[in-house]
Amino acid sequence: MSKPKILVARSVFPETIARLEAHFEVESNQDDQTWSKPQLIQKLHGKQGAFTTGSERIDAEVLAACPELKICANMAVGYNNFDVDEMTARGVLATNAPDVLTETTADFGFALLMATARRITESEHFLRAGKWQKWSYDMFAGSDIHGATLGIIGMGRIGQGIARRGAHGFGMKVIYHNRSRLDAQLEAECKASYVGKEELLKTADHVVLVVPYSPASHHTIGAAELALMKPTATLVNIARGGIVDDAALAAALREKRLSAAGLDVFEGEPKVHPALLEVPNVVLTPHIASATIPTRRAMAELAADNLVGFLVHGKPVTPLNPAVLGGK
Ligand code: 8YV
Repeated sequence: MSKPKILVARSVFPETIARLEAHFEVESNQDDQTWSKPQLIQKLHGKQGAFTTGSERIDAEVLAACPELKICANMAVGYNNFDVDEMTARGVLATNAPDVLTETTADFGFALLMATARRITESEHFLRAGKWQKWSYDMFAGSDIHGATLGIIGMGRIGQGIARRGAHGFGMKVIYHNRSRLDAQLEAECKASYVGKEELLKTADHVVLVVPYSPASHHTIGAAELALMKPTATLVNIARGGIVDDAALAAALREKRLSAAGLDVFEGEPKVHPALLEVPNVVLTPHIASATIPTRRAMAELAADNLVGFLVHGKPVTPLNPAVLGGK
């Protein structure tokens, strides 16, 4: 019997490719080309499976052009690149890679918060530029993390990881806002209190965004929300570009209506809004919150588990639309 055909849309670990090749006829993108949509469609045509990494848009147009597709497995916990409703309607399984990146991503969220609040990259640029001539009492004075109020918007697994780090590691007062309230036990474990979004924005010293992207969460933080925040506050986005209105944020930073920001994700990435590149009080990183080798390996393994699980054994590990199982 011939092996199912799959496409691996980005370069991944050679071991992952070798594992997939044991089960599938694999076309991979090991030289990491960035494909246009027509190129993606052309590559995906005739394939039963796709190993995606979170940036390949799988929508009605792609699905209509690739009727043999049965599964798209994201090597990412976020899946806003998938039109899941359309996939479900066409009997195409969607899977993501939750849990395996939670702690690594929460570590990074905290690292970005600390770098932002304590002006680490800005001061390093100053030093490297040879501008450090003397000590002065307010040179790169930042804001405290210990004992401050940490506001978390989006209290899923990663949000909870950040809450635990803040409350238990740094004695922060943690408040959160989420679509639904955590149960009492989880709230106690995270030492976190539920508040409305407006109260969170008005009272937090540091706001961290960990909310999934959807049309409903587009510009969760825009000009109006930034205006509610304390001018001394910091904002960290490790969620998705589009959750923050980057132009409004750059204006608030430039005009010192907000002290500082740390951004790992951007609207339209890998492009970055030029106004953000011009302001010094922002720490910018290229979407690397999950980037440690053990975690990226675990994410790739889970995406491969889903492809093998579903296409070979009929049992995916982390389906997003289980309604299609037994369908196509
Ligand atoms: C991925 C992420 O590296 O898991 C996610 O949702 O944002 C990252 O861990 C990214 O999606 C790759 O495109």
